[in-house]
Amino acid sequence: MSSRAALPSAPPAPDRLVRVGCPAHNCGGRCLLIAHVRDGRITRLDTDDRPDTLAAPQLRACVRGRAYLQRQYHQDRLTQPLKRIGKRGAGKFAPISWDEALDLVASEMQRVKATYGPTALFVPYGTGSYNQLNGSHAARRLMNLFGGCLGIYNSYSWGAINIATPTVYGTLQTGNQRQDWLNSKYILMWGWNPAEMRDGTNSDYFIKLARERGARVVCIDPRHTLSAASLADEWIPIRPGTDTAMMSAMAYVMITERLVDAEFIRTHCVGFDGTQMPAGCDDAESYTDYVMGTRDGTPKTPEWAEAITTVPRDTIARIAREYAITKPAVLYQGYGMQRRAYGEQVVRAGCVLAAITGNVGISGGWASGLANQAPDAPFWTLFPAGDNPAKAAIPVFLWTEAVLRGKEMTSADGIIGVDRLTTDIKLIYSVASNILINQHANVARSARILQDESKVEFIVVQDQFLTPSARYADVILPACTQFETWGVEDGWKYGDEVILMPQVVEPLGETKSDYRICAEIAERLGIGDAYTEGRDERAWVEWCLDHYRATRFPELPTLDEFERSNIGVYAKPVTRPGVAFEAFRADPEAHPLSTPSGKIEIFSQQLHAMDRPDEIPAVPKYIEEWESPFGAEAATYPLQVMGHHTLHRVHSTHDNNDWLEEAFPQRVFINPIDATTRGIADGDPVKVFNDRGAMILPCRVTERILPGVIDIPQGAWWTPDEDGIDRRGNVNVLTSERWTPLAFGTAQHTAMAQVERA
Ligand SMILES: Nc1nc2c(c(=O)[nH]1)N[C@H]1C(S)=C(S)[C@@H](COP(=O)(O)OP(=O)(O)OC[C@H]3O[C@@H](n4cnc5c(=O)[nH]c(N)nc54)[C@H](O)[C@@H]3O)O[C@H]1N2
Ligand SMILES: Nc1nc2c(c(=O)[nH]1)N[C@H]1C(S)=C(S)[C@@H](COP(=O)(O)OP(=O)(O)OC[C@H]3O[C@@H](n4cnc5c(=O)[nH]c(N)nc54)[C@H](O)[C@@H]3O)O[C@H]1N2
Ligand code: SF4
Ligand SMILES: [Mo]
Repeated sequence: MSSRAALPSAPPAPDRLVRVGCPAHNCGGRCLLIAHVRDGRITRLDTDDRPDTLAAPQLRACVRGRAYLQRQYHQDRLTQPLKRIGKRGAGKFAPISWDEALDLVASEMQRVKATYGPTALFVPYGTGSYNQLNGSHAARRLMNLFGGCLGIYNSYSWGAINIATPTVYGTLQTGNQRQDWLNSKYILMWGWNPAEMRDGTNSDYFIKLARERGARVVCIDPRHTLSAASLADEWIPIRPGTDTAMMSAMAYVMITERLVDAEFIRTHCVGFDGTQMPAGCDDAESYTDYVMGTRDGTPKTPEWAEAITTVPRDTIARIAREYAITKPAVLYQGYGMQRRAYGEQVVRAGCVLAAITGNVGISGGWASGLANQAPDAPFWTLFPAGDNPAKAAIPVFLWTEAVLRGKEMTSADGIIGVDRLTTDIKLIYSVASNILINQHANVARSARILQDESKVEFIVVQDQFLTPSARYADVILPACTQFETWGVEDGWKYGDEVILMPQVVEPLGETKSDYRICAEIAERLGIGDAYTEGRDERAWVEWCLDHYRATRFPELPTLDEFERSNIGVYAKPVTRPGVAFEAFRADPEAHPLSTPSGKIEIFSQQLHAMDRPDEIPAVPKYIEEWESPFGAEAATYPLQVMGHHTLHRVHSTHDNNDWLEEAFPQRVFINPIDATTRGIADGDPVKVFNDRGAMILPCRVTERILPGVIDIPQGAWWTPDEDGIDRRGNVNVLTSERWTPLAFGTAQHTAMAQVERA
């Protein structure tokens, strides 16, 4: 320095530094932030500064965590309760007092329950908060204490994989701990994009380490993802929705070239071929029958699969050989390809490849399927929502059906707990959710359904922003952010961590925590004490920590110790990574699976008994999707629509974050071949449309996407103009409400559309 600036007379007081879990939402990660606090305001967010080891790596934040202040102090934050004054959905609201708002919500809950019964009340899926005691869990506890409501099961995330995985393995806990990937020699990232879509903090880091150790990494995805670019040795583009065809052809190569692990199949599996069919199914089609085409006359050769998938036959055969021979190997299935028509098949087919190559139950191997971590799957929710006295539950994706024709729904529509519903949904209390409009399929349809006040009579939305769903509310309750209340969270699917989320600053304006809002409604319903059990938010966090300590981590610090040390996170080091199915592998008779046969069910007797072979075959099969390039619809709508999980957002959360928009502007990605034939240049505004809706947004012309496929990153806020054309680019304008046959899961990624110059 050549000259010295004058020092200020007194140095400013240092910022208070607080280690705090990132608000995360349902982002797929769980990371640690360091909040710099000055004068009651967070001025800066850093990330994990603890020692970094393989056994307990740092939980380093992604761009969203680091850009969080743009959300925390956004000018559009809701600060007071609002009541609708225009038509429902018109987005016109007037401020009201908390007393007025909460009295209204409590009285509507009582009215609807008295008129229609408890199952007319509904809390939709909502993943905005995974802090244990915020978000929709808080509302579920309220409803359950109030006498119950219509329940939900399954998820938007993992609809098909949740149901299909246990048909093979009898469990969802099919994943080794990730440090074990370093023992792997070959890793297939199949429709899996951990560099962009967080799937456990550090999953991409462990893949990088495995590759440094010599593992070959191959990425199979219609898009040249950030994972393909930064983690893989090879990218194989594939036509969306056709992966089961490639997997079947890989099995064909393995069977004809005798590359399968015949001994493991004999001792640990059923249904591979005619010699091991379950009793009573001796004449049914085995997996080998299907692959060789002995019954249907179509051998599932690489040539056959090339025509379906666009992957060259030689590539399919080579990947089959590499995966079967280079052991131990990982075939990691992402979830995007099971959020599709017949999503169950691709899950089962991936599991079968892992099984017939003998990669199950060994270090460096991988069983595929949902892959919750062995030995300790996460808790997900710990704060006790209690039992639902109403018993009835719908598959989560079918809520619009329960609005339109709840009374007609039976087990054929996936209803559980009762034979049939006695009422349609009449009141919706939506907390930490943008499902009502933005995140459910076919936005225009949902909007039409919700606009009709004779159907759902009362809608409450509890959020931090006036989201597209909130615009359809009758009352909006403003929730504070995670930095403004107490919380705690554990790892996503992986990770032996418990992360503290202490309150860092005061709630903005009149906002309150979800817990506090629900407690105040409970008070009005005469169940206030039952709801709180005398605890505030901090006391419930202490309760959660005590529960974790009693059930999982005896060495977990107390809340006082956490606070005194400002350590922020407890991480149990993984020194000997757990391996799923280790005991079963060693002795399948002594440690049977909880499938009907006790073995890995390549052929599922349960599915066979459903007697719907065209949609729910007993062995995994490629089934042409109901909207595809092969159907008549392709003449009008020739492009397959994808909507990947982008770094910009956590679903719709952060869509209004300017920094992230600058880094990842919302665009439709299209291949130069498709752009040129339409006279479209990079950056042009284009119209994307099908029978369900239309949008206009800028395009990105790039070879990083397969011809015939477009990608509109999911989660943008639906912003219709006066003609109903979305101007922001919400992919659900184009998606269909049709569900998968077995799981009643979302098939939002199966959709066709057309693009033209705007
Ligand atoms: N950045 C970010 N990360 C997230 C989230 C987020 O919103 N943003 N959300 C989290 C949540 S809740 C979830 S459930 C998970 C979701 O995780 P996923 O469902 O796995 O994420 P997607 O991006 O939908 O899909 C993953 C990849 O699959 C590819 N793909 C789609 N269809 C096909 C297909 O038919 N075949 C093949 N081979 N590939 C296909 C996509 O191009 C994409 O690269 O992500 C979590 N992580
Ligand atoms: N086309 C298509 N659609 C999809 C998907 C896809 O891949 N493609 N993915 C699906 C998947 S996997 C999922 S998980 C769903 C996610 O769908 P949602 O669960 O609806 O998740 P978000 O869109 O993030 O909406 C969460 C809302 O919670 C609010 N919020 C955040 N924190 C808090 C809080 O502490 N309290 C309250 N009250 N509100 C809060 C946010 O502002 C936001 O509006 O979307 C599904 N929709
Ligand atoms: S991955 Fe999730 S928890 Fe981690 S910094 Fe990003 S948004 Fe936060
Ligand atoms: Mo999800």
